[in-house]
Amino acid sequence: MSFLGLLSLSSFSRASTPEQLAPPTPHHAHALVVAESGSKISGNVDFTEEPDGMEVHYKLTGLEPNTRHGFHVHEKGKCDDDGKAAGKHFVKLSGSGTSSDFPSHYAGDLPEIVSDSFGNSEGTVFVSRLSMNKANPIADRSVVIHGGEDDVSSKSTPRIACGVIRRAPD
Ligand SMILES: [Cu+2]
Repeated sequence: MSFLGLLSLSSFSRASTPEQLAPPTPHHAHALVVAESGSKISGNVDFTEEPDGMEVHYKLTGLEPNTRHGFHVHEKGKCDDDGKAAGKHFVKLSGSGTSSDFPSHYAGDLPEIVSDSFGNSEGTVFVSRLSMNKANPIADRSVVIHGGEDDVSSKSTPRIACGVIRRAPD
């Protein structure tokens, strides 16, 4: 599933229309990712709102080498209690829940994190159904990295890293 997501990412191109006058609200957010559940993960996730969705750039280190992990936006802006305080996945979509980005039932489902042989993972993905100021806003929620791969059963695997999403200056 996430492999297809990455493929579709490569064909994504930014809208060519020039930026409109900047609205008064920021278009950027940031999450400082910290280790949970005894992992050694650290890193950063940066969000940039585009006219038609959200660009998400992540740079993580300290993962187990060559592993795959579920990567989601969760409802609450808290990471206490090994990430359990982040609450549920954000947010269940109505209807079939699929999108052109990649099939999903939650707005905050991101493509899996895949670590390299050094335990690093860096990437940029585009998600049309998240925003800063419109539908499914992400500020004051959290990003969670799960211990397991992103299949249905991984929804309850341990949360091995977490970061609160805060608005950042444009
Ligand atoms: Cu999750």
